[in-house]
Amino acid sequence: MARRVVYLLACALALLASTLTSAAIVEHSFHVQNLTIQRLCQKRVITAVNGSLPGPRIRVREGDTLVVHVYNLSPYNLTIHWHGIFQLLSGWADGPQYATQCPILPGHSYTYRFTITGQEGTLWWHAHVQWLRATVYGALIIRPRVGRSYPFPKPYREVPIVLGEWWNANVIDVENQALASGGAPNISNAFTINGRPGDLYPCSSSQTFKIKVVQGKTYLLRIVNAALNNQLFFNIANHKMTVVAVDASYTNPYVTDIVVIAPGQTTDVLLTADQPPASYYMAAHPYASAAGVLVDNTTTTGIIVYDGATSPKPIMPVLPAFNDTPTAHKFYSNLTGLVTSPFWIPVPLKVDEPMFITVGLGLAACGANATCAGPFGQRLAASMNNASFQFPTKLSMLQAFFNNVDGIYTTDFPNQPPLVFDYTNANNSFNQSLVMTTKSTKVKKVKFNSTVEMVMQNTALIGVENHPIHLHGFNFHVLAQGFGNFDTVNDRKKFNLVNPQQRNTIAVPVGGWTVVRFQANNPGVWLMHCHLDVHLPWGLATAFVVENGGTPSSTLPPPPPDLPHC
Ligand SMILES: *[C@@H]1O[C@H](CO)[C@@H](O)[C@H](O)[C@H]1NC(C)=O
Ligand SMILES: *[C@@H]1O[C@H](CO)[C@@H](O)[C@H](O)[C@H]1NC(C)=O
Ligand SMILES: *[C@@H]1O[C@H](CO)[C@@H](O)[C@H](O)[C@H]1NC(C)=O
Ligand SMILES: *[C@@H]1O[C@H](CO)[C@@H](O)[C@H](O)[C@H]1NC(C)=O
Ligand SMILES: *[C@@H]1O[C@H](CO)[C@@H](O)[C@H](O)[C@H]1NC(C)=O
Ligand SMILES: *[C@@H]1O[C@H](CO)[C@@H](O)[C@H](O)[C@H]1NC(C)=O
Ligand SMILES: *[C@@H]1O[C@H](CO)[C@@H](O)[C@H](O)[C@H]1NC(C)=O
Ligand SMILES: *[C@@H]1O[C@H](CO)[C@@H](O)[C@H](O)[C@H]1NC(C)=O
Ligand SMILES: *[C@@H]1O[C@H](CO)[C@@H](O)[C@H](O)[C@H]1NC(C)=O
Ligand SMILES: *[C@@H]1O[C@H](CO)[C@@H](O)[C@H](O)[C@H]1NC(C)=O
Ligand SMILES: *[C@@H]1O[C@H](CO)[C@@H](O)[C@H](O)[C@H]1NC(C)=O
Ligand SMILES: [Cu+2]
Repeated sequence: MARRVVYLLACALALLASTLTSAAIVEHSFHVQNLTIQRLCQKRVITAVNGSLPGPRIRVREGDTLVVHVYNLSPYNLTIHWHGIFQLLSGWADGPQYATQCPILPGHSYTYRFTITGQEGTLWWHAHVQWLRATVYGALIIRPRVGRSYPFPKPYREVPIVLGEWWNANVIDVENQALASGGAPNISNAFTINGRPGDLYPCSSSQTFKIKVVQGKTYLLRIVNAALNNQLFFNIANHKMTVVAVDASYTNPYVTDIVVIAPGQTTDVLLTADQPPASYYMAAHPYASAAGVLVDNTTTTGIIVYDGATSPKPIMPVLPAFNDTPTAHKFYSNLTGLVTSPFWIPVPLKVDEPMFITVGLGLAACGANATCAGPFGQRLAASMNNASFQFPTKLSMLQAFFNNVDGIYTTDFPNQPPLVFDYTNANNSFNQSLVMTTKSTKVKKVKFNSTVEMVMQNTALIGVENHPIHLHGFNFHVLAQGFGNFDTVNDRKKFNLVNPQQRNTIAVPVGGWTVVRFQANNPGVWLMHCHLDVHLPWGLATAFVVENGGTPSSTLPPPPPDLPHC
């Protein structure tokens, strides 16, 4: 009862605060249920929000409070994650299942309520249960509050470009089949732009995303990679793009003819219609960093049609080769943060928690009497610092944190890998004395407001691959990225402490490393994981438990009364 009063009081205060700053309360309902849909010549039943793929586009202004009532009318357990939102003192609304909440059971509902401050640009929302986000996702657009403008000329129109991935199958079945066998899951059948595969696929010419443009005008494309398991190259025939933001964080303008984007990331680009009136394809296909692995090598397209275009036949751009790591690396590493942005945060110079984290694949024991499809008859797995993350099931970690419940997680996630070896040497890929890993629920506990530095070091175990690592609840500064094993002496000299890009998801270079820093100024439990959905259930995750700071403004409030039970 007391908790409820405190909660209502907190709501009343939030309401008061928002009226004072003229921020709005934006309220929506999500009805999540079966949808029968036709794609690639087949009729399929998918889980979708409000009968559309992608789901509803949400628009707010910085400073607004977003309230979303989620009704789970689907046959599956469900949660929704608001990807990239800081969730300051509202960790109960973050959404990853068994991290900040138990799932919303079929027939039940939960209301997500949080205020969006200190960030502007493109984010997105998606299911955070199994592979459901394949069809349960949508854009979340944060525009400047009234009276403030973009740090670039106002575009004529804004166009969300949400890239997705499609299976001619039930995605939960695809995932469960792989987890049962211990092997790799089936690859997808198509990529999509705003839910549409585009006319290079069979039966899809009427399912092609099109935009009309006026010559001379500038458009803001808000690109989201909502695909499950693939980074994507994206380009537009005969046009250059100017990147102005990534992960809802402004960048210095960067002119490019190719964008590469990892699952979880967003990229805002300005596109000027400066070509002769005609039709031009936009296209996306994978950046597949791992050699010798089967990938969905198809191409999704949309069409940009100029006003007054005479020929209906669009011009096709040339996409980079699937394994074009130099092009991907150039794009990823050339971006810099806009220090004149009102939301710029200087790089914290004093590090309280230095961490070195190996990131990569491995094998877990197959289990007595079982037959497994992974190498050496074992089960494919993944780990950070050789800890392969297993989600709890009895209670969420955030509830365990708030109520001091033991036995849900342990706080012994190591600051260093247990073994120093030649991490990126592919000769070690199948070294049986290195590849085995074990399951645990180890998290890293840090004091409120401490500065965490992470050197993320990819390994070559089982395969060499670029892993997009997503941190919930924070943006980090990306200080440097490179190939090979991180060299503490020489690579530290390359840190950009002046204007590094700020992100929530970093694509750690294939056979390489990256260094990030963030200030743990938000109490709660914050998952950090690979955003390739094939690797998350294998264990490529951990979490930060950020302690309360001892004042009301640095203490996690109690959960909302309708938080789902396990
Ligand atoms: C979703 O659908 C419900 C039921 O039709 C409707 O009340 C709600 O406004 C819709 N939400 C959005 C965001 O479109
Ligand atoms: C939803 O679809 C699943 C199969 O994908 C089916 O088992 C279930 O009965 C359907 N539920 C409803 C309410 O139609
Ligand atoms: C995965 O692919 C195999 C081989 O094509 C097929 O037999 C199986 O049914 C697929 N699994 C699912 C869940 O669609
Ligand atoms: C895609 O992969 C298939 C199967 O490996 C192959 O036959 C085809 O040539 C590839 N297509 C492209 C465009 O690389
Ligand atoms: C951009 O990338 C290229 C190729 O990786 C590199 O040579 C160049 O120094 C980078 N420029 C900046 C400003 O980072
Ligand atoms: C494995 O098989 C043996 C012999 O059939 C049986 O005794 C044992 O209980 C099984 N173990 C497990 C974990 O299923
Ligand atoms: C396997 O890795 C260990 C640890 O780094 C190393 O000592 C050993 O030589 C490696 N074995 C092979 C066959 O490379
Ligand atoms: C990998 O092993 C081969 C064969 O033993 C050797 O020639 C090569 O130098 C090794 N590569 C590295 C990077 O250690
Ligand atoms: C990981 O831990 C397992 C034991 O669980 C051990 O066999 C293996 O050598 C370790 N590998 C690394 C790379 O630390
Ligand atoms: C967190 O630490 C920074 C210095 O690193 C300081 O400027 C800031 O005021 C602190 N914030 C809080 C809420 O204590
Ligand atoms: C759904 O969630 C409940 C509560 O956590 C759990 O007991 C159940 O096993 C889950 N169902 C599936 C299919 O994961
Ligand atoms: Cu990964």
